[in-house]
Parts: sequence; structure tokens; C-alpha cells
Amino acid sequence: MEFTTLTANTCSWFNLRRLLTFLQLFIDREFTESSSGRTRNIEYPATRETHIVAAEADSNDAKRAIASARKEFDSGAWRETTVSQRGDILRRVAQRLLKDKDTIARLETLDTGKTYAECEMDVDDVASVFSYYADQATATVGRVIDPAIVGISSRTVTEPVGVCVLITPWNYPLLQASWKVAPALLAGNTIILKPSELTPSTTHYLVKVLIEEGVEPAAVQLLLGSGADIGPTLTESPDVDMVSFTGGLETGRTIMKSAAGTVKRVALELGGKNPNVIFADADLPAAIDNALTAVFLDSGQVCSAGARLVVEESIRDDVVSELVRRAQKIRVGDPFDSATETGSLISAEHRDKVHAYVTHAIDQGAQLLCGGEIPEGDLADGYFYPPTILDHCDRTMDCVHDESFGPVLTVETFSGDTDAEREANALAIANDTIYGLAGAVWTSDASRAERVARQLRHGTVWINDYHPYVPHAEWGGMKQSGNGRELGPTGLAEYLEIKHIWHNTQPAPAGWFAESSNQ
Ligand code: TXE
Repeated sequence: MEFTTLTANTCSWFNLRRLLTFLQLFIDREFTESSSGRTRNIEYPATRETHIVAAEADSNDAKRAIASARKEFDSGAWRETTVSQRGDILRRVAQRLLKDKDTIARLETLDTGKTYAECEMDVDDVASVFSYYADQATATVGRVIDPAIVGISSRTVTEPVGVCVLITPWNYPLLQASWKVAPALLAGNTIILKPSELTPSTTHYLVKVLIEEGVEPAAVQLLLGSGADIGPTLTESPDVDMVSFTGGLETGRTIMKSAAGTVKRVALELGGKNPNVIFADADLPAAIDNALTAVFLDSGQVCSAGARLVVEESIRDDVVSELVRRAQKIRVGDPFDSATETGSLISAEHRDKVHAYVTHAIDQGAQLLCGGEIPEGDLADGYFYPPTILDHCDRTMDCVHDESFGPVLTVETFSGDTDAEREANALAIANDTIYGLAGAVWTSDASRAERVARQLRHGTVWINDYHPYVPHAEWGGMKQSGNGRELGPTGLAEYLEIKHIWHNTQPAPAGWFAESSNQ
């Protein structure tokens, strides 16, 4: 691992940020402090310094937000807007986000400790999501059904679901929000946004942009603060129609249970334990290089991280030694330094969890090849963790089943006497997980690539690639990685109700119950 140090550029940005006021909630058309007056310091994880202070909502604030969103949905101006007007607003939002890219990327870096370069790319992606859904304004129409009965007109129409609570995590704060906000607003819903308490800044910024670019203010509510505190008020309320959540599996289970009481619609994206399968006939330089980005991008804090390398036994030594050599050269450090390749983890608690995961894996027999130690020296003040590779892992170990959500790669191998046997063994390993979010297969055999891709039980499969996604294609998980899909047409359908309207233009008595039946 190579370290970079904090620069003067970073420090001056700090001073600037400190002059700014703290982040308020947005409830019932106005920015406001929390009813309790409580606040939370938001840390820059690379140095542990407080860079901004945010209001901390409680259940009273959540109830006010729900009431305002409900009223706006039931009788406000937002539901009178046309879908093309809403599409126009989304397009303006996309343009504005690109215009403000530098500010937004800096805020995201300060909240998350991710590199500024990554955060800049994230803003591009966020703008693409808003543009994509702006283009979908014609996709919300229903269809005409011809039941071939004289006098009957039958059709389906789409309508917004209602009040949607959108709960997002800390790893891609604005991007995860955009996957929910853009389709929810295009569909005509009112929304209550609840970003992670660790990373509220860019979602707060987005709310300002939404209002300034024309979204009816009462259609958007912003609650900042602990999900454990205000979550139940939001997810149990009979006035909330839908919860869309991205975050950890345990929290997802809690939300699903608490939403069950009112049978509200629930969409969940809960992470994964994603296999990256390399066959011996793969383009190895490409496979190895991508295996590094698959797992170490954003220090592994990616739900689709390729944290589980499943490599053919015959090429294992070559692949693993090259991965270790390259991993040790990854520059970890100051997120604002353009030479830095990966920043810090999100918090002390998370870094300790990642370290405990590594220690436990070693106790269970994994061999530590690189990383695995909390850095000292220059970076000791931040929550950094080095790229870590654990070899000789197998399916008896917790590390190949549990998500570390950190920069940790586990290595498993497969072998077999025939091609078919090797393929079956690779698939058995890759599918042996409660999760099913994403995975990849590397091979130069096109038919094998297709066979394996079809048999992987994961929501996204890359062939000879890792990580790319486009807003046009659905994203989401099988098994315990969640339910529902974000992005693409299905990501919009999540926020729409479908109503069937049957119109009899020649009404006549049904004639089932005879008028004289009681005689
Ligand atoms: O997530 P939480 P955490 C995984 C990763 C990580 C683990 C826990 O493995 O280590 O989840 O991370 C809100 N009702 N992922 O603790 O708790 C919370 O305020 C309603 C995967 O940070 O799931 C935040 O806004 N909301 C993941 C959001 O849920 C509640 C990304 C996510 O927090 C709530 C991040 C409640 N009872 C972590 N409790 C991915 N899929 O990408 C918390 N929240």
C-alpha cells in the first residue's frame, strides 16, 4: 500500500465549509431545524474532523413530513402536473447537477471519504439517471385492451403509488438517492427522503436543486438523522404507501417487517457477496486488472463489489501473485489528491467491523497475503484500511459468505477433470450464497460465457467485465439481495400503480338475480 498525504487544497476547503450554516430538514415547504433542536456532527472520515453540522429529526418531525407529503399527494398541485412537465423538471435538474458538479463532488468526498475523482464521476452518473427518466415521460402511459365485446371500452392507466419514503445508505449517497428520486417524481409521487445519518450533505443539496428547478415544494420532504430513531414512524405509518430502501440486510428485514402491518409496497436493495469467476482461458491481464477494481474500488464499499474471487486452480498462483503485487501498490490516502486511488472507509465502527472480519477469517484458516492491518502514521487519524487479500478460503469459512463491505478479497479455487466438471464446480461455488446481486465470468469461450451467465443466480452478470451499469438496464438482487428493481423501465414501474378501467357504453341489467327471486 502506498500512502498520500493531506494537501493544503483540502485544508482550505475545510475552512470554507466551516463557514457554512448547518444542514436543515425540509418539511412542509420550508427548511427548518428539528423540533427537538438536536444536531449531529458530520465527520470527514479521512481526518475525523467535523465538516458540517446537521439537524437531527425525531418522530415528531417524521410525522409532520408524512402529513405534508400526504396532503400534497391527496389534494396538492403536484398531482395536477403532467408527466411531461415533470420530465422537463428532471431534465433541468440533470443540467443543474452537472453545472454544480464540483461543489457536489466535494461535499460527497467530505461526507464519505471517497476520492474526489470518484465523486465527480458519481455526479455524472446521477445526472444521467435524471436525464434517462426525463426521457421516460412517455413510458408511463397505459394500454388499450380490446375485450371484443360491443359497447365495452377497456384500458389500463398508470397512477402514482402515493407517499414514498426513500431511505438511502452512505456508500453512494447521491447516486442511490437519484435511482429512487427521479422515477418516483416522474411518476407523480410525493417523496420523503431519508439519507444515511453519516452522509446527508449531497441529498440536502439535491433537495434545494429540486425545489429551485420546479418541483412543487410540498412534494419533497427531507429528514436527516438516525434511521433507527425515525425509521419505524416512517415505515409503520398508514399514510405512507411505499418504502424503497437501500442498505444492509438486517435493516432491510426490519423494514419489511414493520411495513407488513399496513401491507405497503416495499422495494429493497440489500447488498451482496459477489463472485468474480475466472477460467484459465480468460484474457488474464484484463481479468486481473478488473479483479482489482471489482473489489477495491471505493475501498470495497460497493454493494456489487467482486469480493469473492473464484479462480481455476491451474492459473491460481499466477493470478493471485499478480493481484497481491498490484494491490500493494494501490495508493490509499487523501481523497482530494489526484494521485490517490482509493480513500477511507466511512467510520470507525465500519473499519473495526472490516478488521474483525479479516481477523476472524484468519482464525478460520484463511491465509493473509497483503493488507489486514489498520494503518499507522500519516493516515492513523482517518478510517483507512489497506487492500487485503485472503487466500485458501473455502465454503466452510464465514468470510466467503458474509459481506465485509471493505477492501477485502477472498480467494477460492475450482478444478475438475473435464470442462463440464470445472464449469459445474465454479457455478456451485459462485451460487453458494444467500445473496444474489451481481457476479462476473471471465473466459474466452463464448458459449461457456453464455452458459455460466445464464446459470448464475445474480441480478447482474458481467461477461469479461466488472462494474459497468447504465440507467437503461435494471439493477437489483435475487434471493436475499432484495426485491424489486431500480433503473430501467422496471425502476419506474416500481413507483406506479396500474389501474384497469372498464367502461360499458351501453349499460344494461346484469340479469343474474331475478327480480322475482324472493317469491
Ligand atoms: O446500513 P443500514 P449501515 C451493508 C454493509 C454494511 C451494512 C450496515 O454490509 O456494513 O449494510 O451498514 C437507515 N428503519 N450496506 O449500518 O443500517 C439508515 O439511517 C428505517 C449495503 O450503514 O442499513 C440509513 O439511511 N431506516 C448497502 C439506511 O437505513 C433505517 C449500502 C442504511 O443503513 C433503520 C450500505 C430502520 N430501522 C451498507 N435503521 C448497499 N446495499 O449498497 C437504519 N436505517
